[in-house]
Amino acid sequence: MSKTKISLNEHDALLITDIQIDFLPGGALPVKGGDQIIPVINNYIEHFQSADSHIIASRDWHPANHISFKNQGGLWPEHCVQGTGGAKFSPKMKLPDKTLIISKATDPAHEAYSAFDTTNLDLELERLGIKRLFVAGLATDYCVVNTVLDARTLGFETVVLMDATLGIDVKPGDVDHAVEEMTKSGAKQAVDADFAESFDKLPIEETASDAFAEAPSAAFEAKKKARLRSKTAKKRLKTEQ
Ligand code: VGL
Ligand code: ZN
Repeated sequence: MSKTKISLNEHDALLITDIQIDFLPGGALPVKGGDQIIPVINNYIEHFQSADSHIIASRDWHPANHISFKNQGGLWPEHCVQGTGGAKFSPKMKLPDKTLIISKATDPAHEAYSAFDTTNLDLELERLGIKRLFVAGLATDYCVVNTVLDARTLGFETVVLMDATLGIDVKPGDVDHAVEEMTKSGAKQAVDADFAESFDKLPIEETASDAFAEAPSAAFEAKKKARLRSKTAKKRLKTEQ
């Protein structure tokens, strides 16, 4: 049975959770293979932008004395301390200038995994008229699951982008359990093939380590232009008919 493909509009948002240096290989609290979802996320960003959907990025943004840290009685090594290099978004991720950034876990005495926990994300979503949230990022078994469960409690239609999330699995099975919980809450799952407009895959060199360069490659820009051209052409065709 073929499923109906997903079409995006201005009431949709891509919520990218915690693609920060400290959660990537080489960082203070790395998710294994975490950098491999960045090119996939970049594809989603392109796709959501061309559909006039919104882009939101959350970041773990701890004060240095946060309760999350082992030296403060918490579970984790120090990570994502406000203003440090490790708290920066990965430079490989191509966030548009107008991305809405949500900082979380900023209260030293309160652990917060969800991007809704003591942030203004719910108000922002209401202000922007967003009805449906597509969630990507790290980590499936902490930030992603807690964000998705809160989104469902608040009544948002919620879709987990399975090809653009990865978890920590402190205990094997944690990620599977998180996926089950999200499904039970009514969250849907999708991958890029479930979207109506086909995604252009990024050229191979975009995923290589030289993609640390700030500027998008010429090939990437050329593809974007071609896509815009075909979009305009389609629109023109529509109005002519
Ligand atoms: C997270 C562990 C510690 C997360 C944050 O956002 O997934 N995980 N702090
Ligand atoms: Zn944290």
